[in-house]
Amino acid sequence: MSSSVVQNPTPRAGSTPSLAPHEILRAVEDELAATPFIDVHTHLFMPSLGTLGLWGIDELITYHYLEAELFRSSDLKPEQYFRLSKREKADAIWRALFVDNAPVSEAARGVIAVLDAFGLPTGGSDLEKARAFFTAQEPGAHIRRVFQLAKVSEVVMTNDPLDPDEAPLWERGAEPDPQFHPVLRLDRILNKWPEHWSVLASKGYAVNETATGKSAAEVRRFLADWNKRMQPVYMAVSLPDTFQFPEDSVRARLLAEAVVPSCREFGIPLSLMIGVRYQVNPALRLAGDGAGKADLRAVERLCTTYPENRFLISVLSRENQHELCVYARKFNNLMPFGCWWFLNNPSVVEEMTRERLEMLGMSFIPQHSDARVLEQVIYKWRNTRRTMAPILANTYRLLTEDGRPVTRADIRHDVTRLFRGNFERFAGWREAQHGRVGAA
Ligand code: FIX
Ligand code: ZN
Repeated sequence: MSSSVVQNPTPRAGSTPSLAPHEILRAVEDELAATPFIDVHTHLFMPSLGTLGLWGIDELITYHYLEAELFRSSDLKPEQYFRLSKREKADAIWRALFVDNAPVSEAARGVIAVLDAFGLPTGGSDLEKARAFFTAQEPGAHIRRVFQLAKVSEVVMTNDPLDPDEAPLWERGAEPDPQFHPVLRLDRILNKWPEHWSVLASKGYAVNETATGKSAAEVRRFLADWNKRMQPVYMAVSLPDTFQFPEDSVRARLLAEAVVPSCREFGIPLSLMIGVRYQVNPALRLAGDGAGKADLRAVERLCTTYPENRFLISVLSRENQHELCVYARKFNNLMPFGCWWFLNNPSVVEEMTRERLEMLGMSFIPQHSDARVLEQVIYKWRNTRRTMAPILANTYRLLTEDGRPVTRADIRHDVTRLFRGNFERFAGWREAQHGRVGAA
């Protein structure tokens, strides 16, 4: 299996006529709208994982992005808020951010866009109509409808083999779903070994607190068991802004001796999401994490030390983005993906995407939704299409001005590559088509 980004691009197919400059934006909008995207990172769960999957109005409104915003627009203290029921929490946030104030933040506008997508009232003082609507939905059909509205064909989950609620469901043989791809998420093993090594020991793996002796080999055995059980499309971990590699630490040792070799053996990428300042304000719980600039030389060393491994990289700090693009130009076993978390705002997405197009052409994955609640994919992908259209159109306008006209087929080719092909290829799913299928 090839480990790099693009080996031998096939020639562009089809002889569609060149577009006049004024036709480009519309063509880009149409191709973005017509192409079903692969959502390469979410916190959504397939139906067989039951109540782990969040959906509906109360989950949408109590999204941790909105919880963080609540405490800036209300006198409610976090400790008071977290004593409320889910419904009371949603009512408090709706009051503060949607009734007493205009819901203009990216996250608040998102809720409005979802309500609007289902023809539900977007104003009003209460959520009763929305609650009745979502309660009436049959989960399976609702998932399909939401994916259609978001124009995504499939999503990639985040699955934690040490999560006490999730792991037993996999161990009992959770029914797979073609629209939900599993990922082996390793934060507990790599970032919280002192708290979690005993769980592996209790499952029969000969590991110890210092991750010495047979521990690395036993972690490899654990990963092999889960690779067989879950068939993950990649392994993943989020990392602090202080992440270093190599380093004299349990994390660096398990990365080098267990995780990286296992990914190579199974032929799957390792996703590193770097730059979190965990729990800068623990009172906000899930909303309590921050962001920090990371030393990306750790990425440089991983790419050079393990050329046969593929690394899906997303960095949280705006200040790290240019550096990441430069590293991607140096290492074709590095695939930058998404505008993660605090970067997922149109103004920053625009800046990052333009820079990536200028430095990497079409060889990156522009976005992922990071959806934690099912219906979020509707507004997160609507925003992405809305932000991407003028950026791509401007790129093609410049290409045309420089003397190379573009065609509809070119645009379709590139949009398919950005939102499907690059991931399919980097994940080793199949040789991605670099021209229109059968157009030659
Ligand atoms: O580590 C991650 O996968 C992050 O995306 C999440 O932990 C974070 O809480 C989030 O929801 C970001 O959008
Ligand atoms: Zn995430």
